[in-house]
Amino acid sequence: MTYETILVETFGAVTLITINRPKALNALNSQVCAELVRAFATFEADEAQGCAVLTGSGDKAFAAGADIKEMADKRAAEFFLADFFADWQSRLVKSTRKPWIAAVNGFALGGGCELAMMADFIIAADCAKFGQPEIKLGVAPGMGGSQRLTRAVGKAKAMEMCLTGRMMDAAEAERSGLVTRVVPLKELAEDALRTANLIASMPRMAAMVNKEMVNTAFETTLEQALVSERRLFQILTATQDKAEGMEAFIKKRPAVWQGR
Ligand code: CO8
Repeated sequence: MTYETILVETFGAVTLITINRPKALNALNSQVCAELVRAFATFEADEAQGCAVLTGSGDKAFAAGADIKEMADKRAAEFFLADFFADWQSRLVKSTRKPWIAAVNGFALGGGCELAMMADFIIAADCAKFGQPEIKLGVAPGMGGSQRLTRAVGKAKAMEMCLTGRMMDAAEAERSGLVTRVVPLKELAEDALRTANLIASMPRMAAMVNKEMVNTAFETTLEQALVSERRLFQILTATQDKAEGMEAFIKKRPAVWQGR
């Protein structure tokens, strides 16, 4: 598979995807979007791969947003008829059932912040900056920013960020629950890959089910989510990995996972 705007590497069971337009601060043009959709589909379909990491090239930006130069001349009908960015919602979020992590190495603004928030969790470099500055362009978030940011950091901060376009630094992002932890920039890739490797070493079906369960918390009522959690738990009890995991614990030996 060849790509021009992203880099895709594998390290054992981990796929590392790097947005590679550093001169444009990794702005998300339509080619980046299409290539990311393909890369995630390939990751999802590859049985050897258990977890992915998405990051940006260079030390300045994860992604500074949708490509403003590309959007500037587009008319409303073009955005509407193409259902702009709908692909990401369905492919990166809904169809990627395996876990993936965003390793945010600098600016994550507008669509870049929204893309990071599509990940299962975010690890941030100490220089990371998050923001939804679309209002300063006369628009608003269009890929889930107003919804995911509000769920992550609460109404007060999300509202202020959307209305003023101010950026949140890494320390505030960690305090506010937007990111799982902050690490020095030079340790970011190693930390994210190590974490992804740990996730990839877990029983595959259980990892997918755990991801689905946590995501359900954001999508339905507590009552329905609890039923869904019980059913998914009950399904996992029928797997070979459940029998193996419990037997290995009792016999005090390492488990050998089958992924089913
Ligand atoms: N799009 C295109 N090019 C960009 C973008 C962008 N989002 N961000 C930066 N660049 C380019 C700059 O134009 C510049 O290019 P050049 O060298 O050719 O002039 C290069 O990257 C470097 O940028 P700067 O010189 O501006 O670097 P600074 O360090 O001075 O500033 C900032 C860094 C603060 C990140 C600044 O570049 C900036 O404010 N960028 C724009 C951030 C922004 O507004 N992002 C939101 C974009 S809109 C969006 O994402 C909407 C998503 C939802 C749409 C849904 C539609 C349905």
